[in-house]
Amino acid sequence: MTDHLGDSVFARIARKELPAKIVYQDEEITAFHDIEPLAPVHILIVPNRVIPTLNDATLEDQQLLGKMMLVARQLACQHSISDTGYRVTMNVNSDGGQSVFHIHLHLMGGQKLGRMA
Ligand code: DGP
Repeated sequence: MTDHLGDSVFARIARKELPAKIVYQDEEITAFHDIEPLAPVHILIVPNRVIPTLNDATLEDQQLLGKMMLVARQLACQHSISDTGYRVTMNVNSDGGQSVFHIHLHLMGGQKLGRMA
């Protein structure tokens, strides 16, 4: 849920105003366990500031987006799924299945994942 001030449930988690199982945090990025996990490991990697969708990202966000990928890789290693494998995805808008309008990477693994729709 995102309001018109650019706030979101994930921004509130990053500010620790809402509870979540945070597994990584720095000045730019927060990662926490998904509340409705679809795999044994299901972690969301989010920027601390709201970018509603990938469509809203700019060249200035290039470093941040790349860092989100490297945080996903680090967390995969820490959760011992690097060798067995994992999936990193970002849903965009309605057809992409995005429900929280604050960009986030899904890191999923810990079991054989099915084909994507
Ligand atoms: P997406 O459909 O790609 O926008 O994914 C949103 C994910 O966010 C979904 O898997 C459920 C998760 N989620 C939604 N609200 C919360 C929350 O308050 N806490 C946590 N930990 N996860 C949430």
